[in-house]
Amino acid sequence: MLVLHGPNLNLLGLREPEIYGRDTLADVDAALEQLADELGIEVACRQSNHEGELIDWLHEARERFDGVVINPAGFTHTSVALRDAIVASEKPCIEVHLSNVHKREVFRHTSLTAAVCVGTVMGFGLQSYLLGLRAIASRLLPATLAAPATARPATAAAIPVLPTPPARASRRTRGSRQPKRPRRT
Ligand code: DHK
Repeated sequence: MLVLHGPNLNLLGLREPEIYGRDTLADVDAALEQLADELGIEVACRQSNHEGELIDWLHEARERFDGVVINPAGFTHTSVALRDAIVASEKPCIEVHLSNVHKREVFRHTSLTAAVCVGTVMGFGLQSYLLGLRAIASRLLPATLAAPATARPATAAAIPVLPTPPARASRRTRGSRQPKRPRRT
């Protein structure tokens, strides 16, 4: 899984801590790596202040990653090119934000990238990233379960597959019974 941090997130912990919290980028990446271990998946975390570099990494995801967790930061509200690159990755992407952007300035209420992502997690600080990673992993899990049992990672094999409930007769079927025969006397 690829995790991308957008511009200014290298200053996490120092920059506006009342909004973004005191966790540093290294703390976020360490927590993501620990969760990835627990889930039995691999994660690569990268940060850039440059739109083109984030776009190049999304292109790389086409060949090298199964899914993407992305905090596009300021580019969320401005970048058509980043949105196009998410589509071009042809991989499921989850958008995450540390802060709840809807509680902030109006210009942050618009996301150009959210509509091309599977979903968005925001407002939970470092936890937004962890929830995003869980979301992308669970989305890819059915494919893992489809693999032969011997090829499954232990964590995936441990998750029970619920049996399909038996189909219930519909109202229409129940109502279309044969009319009762008159009783013999
Ligand atoms: C981070 C930023 O840097 C802002 O530009 C976004 C986002 C919000 C966040 O909450 O993680 O508006």
